[in-house]
Amino acid sequence: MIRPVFAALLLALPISAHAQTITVETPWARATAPNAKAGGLFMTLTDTGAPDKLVAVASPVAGVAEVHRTVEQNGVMKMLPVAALELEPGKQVVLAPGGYHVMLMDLKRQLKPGDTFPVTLTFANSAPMTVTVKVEAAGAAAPSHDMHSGHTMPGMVPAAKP
Ligand SMILES: [Cu+2]
Repeated sequence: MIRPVFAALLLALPISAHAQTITVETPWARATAPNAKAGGLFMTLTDTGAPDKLVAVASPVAGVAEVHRTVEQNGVMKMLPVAALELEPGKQVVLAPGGYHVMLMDLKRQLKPGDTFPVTLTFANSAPMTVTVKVEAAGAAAPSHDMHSGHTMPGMVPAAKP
């Protein structure tokens, strides 16, 4: 027999179907030229729960946002759309120049260094999340606030910022 207090506890259990188990680190985008229609968006995704997939990306700054991967085919670098980016428990998926990235297309405005804008990530299982993206210089190869420039050892000269 289940006593009333236990029944109440069972009812109070959270619904776990759409728990947030993905973390997003250092979302950043490259600055774009004034009339550019496309830009690159980068971040690091970590899955702390069950296997999942990034299935859609959207931002008010772009008409279309797609996950791409950069591959070399016959000596030519090409970008191919990725319909669902696989996320494995405990593993990081790094979106970075030259590899996986989110392609922002049909840009609504120029992305200028220092700007921020929201981007919404939709997953197959985990709850959708909106993160704030920081715009870095056009030639940036990595976010300027990453671990390499964010921490300096005593006596080290900090790297010059662009
Ligand atoms: Cu691309």
